[in-house]
Amino acid sequence: MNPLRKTDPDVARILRGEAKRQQDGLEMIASENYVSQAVFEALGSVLSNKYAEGYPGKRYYGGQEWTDAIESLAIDRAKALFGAEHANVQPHSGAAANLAAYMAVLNPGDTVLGMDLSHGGHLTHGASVTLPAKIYRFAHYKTEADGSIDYAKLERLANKEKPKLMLAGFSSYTRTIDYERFAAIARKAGAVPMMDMAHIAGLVAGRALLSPVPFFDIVTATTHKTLRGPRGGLILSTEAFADRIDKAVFPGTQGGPHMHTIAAKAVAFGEAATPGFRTYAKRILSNAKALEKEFRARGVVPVFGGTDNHMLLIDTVASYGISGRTAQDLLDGIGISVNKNVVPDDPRGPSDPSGIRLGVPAATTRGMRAPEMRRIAGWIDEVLRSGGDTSVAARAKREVKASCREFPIA
Ligand code: DSN
Repeated sequence: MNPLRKTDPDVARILRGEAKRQQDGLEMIASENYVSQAVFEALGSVLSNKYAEGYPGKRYYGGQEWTDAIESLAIDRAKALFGAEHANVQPHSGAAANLAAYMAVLNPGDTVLGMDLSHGGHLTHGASVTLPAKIYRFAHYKTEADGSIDYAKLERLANKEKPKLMLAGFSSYTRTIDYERFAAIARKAGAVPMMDMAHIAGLVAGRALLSPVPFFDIVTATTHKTLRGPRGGLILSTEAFADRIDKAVFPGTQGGPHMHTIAAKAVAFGEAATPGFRTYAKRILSNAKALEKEFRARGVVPVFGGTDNHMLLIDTVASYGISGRTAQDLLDGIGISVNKNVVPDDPRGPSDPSGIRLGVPAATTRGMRAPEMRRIAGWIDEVLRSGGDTSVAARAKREVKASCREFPIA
């Protein structure tokens, strides 16, 4: 077989560039991570060649001996890892998983109650620009000034909006949700309780955070964030929803499953069931706390009052007098990748919001611990405080690169 560098040097050069960027830079985007060689191997495997519409034992094409075997293995591992009655491993992404879950429960025009985007929710939880928002009616709950959720208020809202589906989960909320209370409010209001645990799936798998699975009828996830697998989605559910979920994924919202990705998901579920992954998940939490502590020592109080998971939200307008986009650009300049992010009831637009989101899963995979978290908070704080001072940035950039060399991506 000819190597890529010979058959397509242009693509090979771009891939080398990205590999170097990842190796020499510090990844602080909360939703990103580095997968193992085993995951890469499964992704680049012969299963990429195979169509397999349907489910194990019920396919629409022939030649399914090994696709059935790999999908059944991935399903069994996902169920065991999360203690779920049913798992669908076919969603191409978290957005696809959520769309299928909505289709499984809702009729067009039905109401969903989810977390407000600027308070930590996700685009797929009903942002007006998305397809679900054109099919269903979304109402949103917000967090309080101290970062908590007022459950009495949530109950009143649920009684008023009469949702058919009540959605917990987030992409930038950093505190703990009371699953038991949330699900009880949903059931009392006549809604199906659903959790989107995309961000924390790895922390749940690694037993570092309480699992939402026993409390919710449907739990969606991505497999690539804290779970450290391939890009993809996952739906867990009770047996009562199994058939509706499967039909909503295929043929409802997707065609042929990506069998190479499903193989890589199986690998990642296997890795996440190991004692080493439990240690990793605990280290993510302690690293996020160490990052928070250093920001606090420097006078920066994170949005929502701190973190209980893997990420921190910093209001850069309030703390440094600069927008999230400016902060993201300044940090890009020193080799630290973050994403600009809205803060609760952000008066600025999403393209130049008031904050940045920081996450530690990727740095933790590199082996970084509390001392490195203190240094990272230091670089970020100094560069954002310096207002673009080039000597501060140049020193930080050198130190970031040296630290990345000390902790290479395996
Ligand atoms: N884009 C992901 C994130 O960064 O949180 C969610 O879809």
